[in-house]
Amino acid sequence: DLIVPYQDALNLLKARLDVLNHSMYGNKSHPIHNIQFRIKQKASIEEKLKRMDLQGSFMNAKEHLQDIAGIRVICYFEKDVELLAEQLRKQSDLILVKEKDYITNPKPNGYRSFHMIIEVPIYTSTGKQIAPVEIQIRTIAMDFWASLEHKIYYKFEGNAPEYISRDLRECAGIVGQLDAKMLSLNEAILEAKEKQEHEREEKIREDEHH
Ligand code: 0O2
Repeated sequence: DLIVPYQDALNLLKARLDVLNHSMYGNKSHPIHNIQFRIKQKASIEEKLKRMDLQGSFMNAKEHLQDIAGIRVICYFEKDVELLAEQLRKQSDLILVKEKDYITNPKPNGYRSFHMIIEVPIYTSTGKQIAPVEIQIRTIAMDFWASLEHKIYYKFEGNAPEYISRDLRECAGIVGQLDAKMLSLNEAILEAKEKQEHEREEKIREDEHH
């Protein structure tokens, strides 16, 4: 029962993200590749509270953790991440508690992602409740890197050999370049497509004229 408000908050936010996904660029394209969501495991909650020198009780979790409910939104391009975060900020009934821009300021290990903590209003039969949700918004490429880093971190329990950490940081740089290149390629594709359409219409007009 204690998890129910977090689950409700996830469902409500998921619906809002679906609406943004089909409305942000009209029917031309969609910013979101996929959405994952999870409720933090009991063991993970206890471990995080322990790291904060707190006892693993539900009251402590409720009071001190803002990521019991988590959504990961994987976008195609870096620009989609920015626009999606902007759209969420505009929803006046959602309370933005915190933002962390690890895209502009990557972590020293190379991690890149945009994080938001948002409080979601939930209207139940007994009244209004508020539950926080951590939203991580990142590109497919950033997610690819983060998944591998997560695996390596756990494999070495945080003590990966220096050459592995160094190579991973280098990969983060390559992933950043790849994101930039894919974005400009997408812009070039859209421009070329528009030019082609324009030329086709011109030709139809000319043929009609003759
Ligand atoms: P899990 O298992 O994913 O839930 P804060 O209390 O806000 O100062 P916190 O909670 O670490 O610090 O917040 P932050 O920095 O926004 O990170 C939250 C989540 O982002 C983490 O959750 C990870 O999911 C992800 N993350 C942050 N840094 C890294 C990183 O260097 N590599 C990878 N792969 N993921 C990262 P949890 O609770 O740590 O883990």
